[in-house]
Amino acid sequence: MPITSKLSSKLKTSKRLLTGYLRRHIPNESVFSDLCAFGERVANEVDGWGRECEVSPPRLVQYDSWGNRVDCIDTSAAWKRMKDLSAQEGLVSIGYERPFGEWSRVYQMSKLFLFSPSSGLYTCPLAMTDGAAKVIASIGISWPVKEAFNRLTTRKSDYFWTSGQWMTERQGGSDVANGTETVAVPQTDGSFKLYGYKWFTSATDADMTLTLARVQDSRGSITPGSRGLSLFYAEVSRDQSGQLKGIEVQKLKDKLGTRQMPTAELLLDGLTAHMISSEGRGVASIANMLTVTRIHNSVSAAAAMRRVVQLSRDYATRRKAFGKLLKDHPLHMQTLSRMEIETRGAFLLVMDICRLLGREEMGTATELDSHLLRLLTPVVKLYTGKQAVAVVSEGLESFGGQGYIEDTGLPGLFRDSQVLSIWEGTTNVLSLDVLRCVSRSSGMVLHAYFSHTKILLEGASGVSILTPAVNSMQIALSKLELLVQDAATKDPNYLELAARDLAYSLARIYAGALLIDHASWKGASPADAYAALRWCEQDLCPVATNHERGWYNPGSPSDNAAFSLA
Ligand code: UCC
Ligand code: FAD
Repeated sequence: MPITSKLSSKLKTSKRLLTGYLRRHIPNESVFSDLCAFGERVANEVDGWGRECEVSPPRLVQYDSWGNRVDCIDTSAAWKRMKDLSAQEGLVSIGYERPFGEWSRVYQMSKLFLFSPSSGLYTCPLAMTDGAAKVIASIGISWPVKEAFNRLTTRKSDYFWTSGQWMTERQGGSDVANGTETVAVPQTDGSFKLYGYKWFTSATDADMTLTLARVQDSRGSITPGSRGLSLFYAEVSRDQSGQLKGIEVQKLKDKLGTRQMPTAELLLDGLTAHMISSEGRGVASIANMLTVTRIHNSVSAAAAMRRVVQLSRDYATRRKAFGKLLKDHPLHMQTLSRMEIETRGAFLLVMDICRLLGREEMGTATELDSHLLRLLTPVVKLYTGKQAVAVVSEGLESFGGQGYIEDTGLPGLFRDSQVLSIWEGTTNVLSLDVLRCVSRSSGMVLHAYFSHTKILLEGASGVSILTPAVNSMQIALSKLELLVQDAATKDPNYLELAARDLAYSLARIYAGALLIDHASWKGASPADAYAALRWCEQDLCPVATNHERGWYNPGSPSDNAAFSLA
């Protein structure tokens, strides 16, 4: 039996920080009873399905027995059950039903947090489905996407649709503006036919997709770059003979992880589609999807960390080495507590962006909240994605050789965490997104960041145990404020080299403020205070440290290139 199947008691303890957070912010019994019931279901039933998805990966049947092209993607029964469960449990719809007003996203994502590591990666299609619904809600729920919206956000499993997000082409997935070759040919009825090659399409068993393409005029000309990209809605359907309409599935990708779900290369050969953005506003229009999918990514990252910490903790109480249990080896316990601290920081970062998203959707967000949401979405995605890989790897090692053995389920958790820093924007690409969002906002985004971080720290002023943490935070904040004031005078090379460290600094300082804020709450536990203190002992502002070291000085780009390519 995979180790990840013995979950019931572990889920109970894993809920401690989640429970504290929810008791503080949504003290509503129906939230608790739903989450507890769902947690039990995940532990006792769904986790087994997740394992089945891993051991019975999807397969592509391109031709039927009579040589007819069918391009069927066969998925496991467990994968199909995940779809039904997702609809019934409202894993997407809660975000649109909004039963708890601005806290509904926190509630929805708390369910996904429990579900994610057992979901057999079904959280991937759910992320894109939620993202597509968000795009439709933002452009207007009317024809041709009205029914799609209703299906994406339903609780009826036989009516529920999932969506794809086809942005990546052979020429590149980060640089979408230059990488997109797909063209959209206008039809007389106002629709378009798409022709192109989509290089990565995940959860390709989806019912519909949002995708980017360039409109081709009557002379066959297109507009290059970002300004030529528009956003299209297309349904994935079959004709009477069972053949996909306008799509050929070229192959399923042979991937390091995420093997539970199909990721295909698709040839679009006259796929009927509808333009749903203004012409040339494709990237800006799909940005809402990116916000939502990046938040889902962050939830999955925090959840993977939580799962592995719980399993490692449990193993430490059972496994003996050198005559005593692992839990009695101080160095092993130091390793586990470092994992726990990272996990807590990630959890609070994630919940805070869910809080901000909820406020934005209920119309209660201040201008400051909107700036924070825009800034923190890439920051939290890139930080938690990277930390998930480190924490899950450490967790796997905490099982010694058993961590490396397939039937424990741990290698799958490790493989699946590696994708979290690649898709939905790599670490560097998101660091540059942070830089762009800061530089385009004339200081407003950073003003929001500093103001809110200081508000979070204010609550700790009377809590003496937290004083060392607050002091470290104030030093880090001052350094960061000085550095960003100075940044306006720096050349673009300096800023580009500093981008990743800047994003990390924003993440660490903000997580520190959230941990301190949570530890100052009257219902907080001693562990909450300990986590805040320990978090703030690390270098909270690596961008200032590396600036002082001269790492971004004018010679650095050529030095780095000469060294790396030598
Ligand atoms: O990878 C994928 C995986 C699917 C599976 C999902 C699973 C999720 C979690 C599951 C958990 C288990 S789908 C593909 C994802 N692809 C990316 O993430 C692309 C990465 N590249 C970028 O993010 C780049 O920064 C681009 C593509 C956005 C850059 O495009 P441009 O056109 O060169 O950049 P611009 O000029 O900065 O942006 C154009 C417009 C601007 O608006 P205007 O024109 O009004 O000034 C930007 O402000 O788009 C706006 N914009 C944004 N707005 C760009 N990015 C954003 C943003 N993040 N938020 C708001
Ligand atoms: P590249 O852009 O070639 O990047 C290569 C390296 O260069 C990266 O380390 C990157 O950080 C770095 N880099 C790039 N530009 C810069 C820069 N300006 N400065 C510094 N460093 C830079 N895409 C979809 O559209 N839909 C999907 O459903 C989908 N599913 C996926 C599923 C899986 C399992 C995987 C692995 C990918 C999937 N993708 C999907 C594609 C994914 O979004 C892209 O792979 C990702 O965005 C990176 O793009 P790329 O592969 O072209 O890498």
